[in-house]
Amino acid sequence: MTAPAKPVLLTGASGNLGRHLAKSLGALGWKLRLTDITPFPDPLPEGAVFVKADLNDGVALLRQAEGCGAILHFGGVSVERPFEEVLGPNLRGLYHVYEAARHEGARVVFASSNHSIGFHERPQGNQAKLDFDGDFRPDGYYGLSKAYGELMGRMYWDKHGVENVNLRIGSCFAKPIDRRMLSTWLSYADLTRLIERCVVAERSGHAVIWACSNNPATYWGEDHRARIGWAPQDSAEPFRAEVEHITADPVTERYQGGGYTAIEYSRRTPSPRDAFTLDE
Ligand code: 15L
Repeated sequence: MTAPAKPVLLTGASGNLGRHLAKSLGALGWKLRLTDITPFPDPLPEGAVFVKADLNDGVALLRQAEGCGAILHFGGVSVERPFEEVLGPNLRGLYHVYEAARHEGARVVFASSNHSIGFHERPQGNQAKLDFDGDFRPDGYYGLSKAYGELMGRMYWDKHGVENVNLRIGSCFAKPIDRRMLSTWLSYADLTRLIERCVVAERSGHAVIWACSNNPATYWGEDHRARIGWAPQDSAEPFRAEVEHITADPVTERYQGGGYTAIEYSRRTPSPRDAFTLDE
């Protein structure tokens, strides 16, 4: 793997994926600037520096991004939370990240999420997979903030030429833990290889990529992976026998976003007598 010439800023470094990336990219010899609102809990990788900062602080982000060629934006709220908790880190914070990238001419790699499209139903049998240009159907305030982030990337590319790769991360954990993750799982190793391509690829423009491993049961189809030269190598399928019996309530099982769709779900359960289907 190639190490980028310029330092790379990683927000959300103390979170689950941030810690994994700090370790795996640090081991590849990358010059990392790590930042988070909570202290970095691990030994610092060689050549890395950590600065504690709040994403609400635009000046701090401008300073941290100085001289960086890319910003890996993994910071912010990473699960469904009330609107007021999502607002600062995920909406204002994202603006600060993009302003810093614009100032430095840096590329943004944004940890978006499958929850930006979570209310799409899961394809059954031969039904078409969801392509990157399907409608946003966020499944909560968190997913909505990810859709906003992708659109911010669209705007900064069109208006300012700031390159950005938006990773619709499925479920990035050590291994799949339920049936849904046979479709959505992303291995840590595939994530690291994906980030490497996002940063070193010559051009990205505004790209959207389904960040999941090579799972035969995937819900997702076309995206921009060829543009950056990435192909996942792992698969959730070896875990099938272990997890395929692990399912939840009907709302969770109907939609791609799984359990997030069921949080405070108050729509009337559709019956055959309903005049409208859920797509209308
Ligand atoms: C996400 O976006 C979350 O950050 C993660 O904790 C998981 O819930 C994941 O989605 C998922 O959908 O499995």
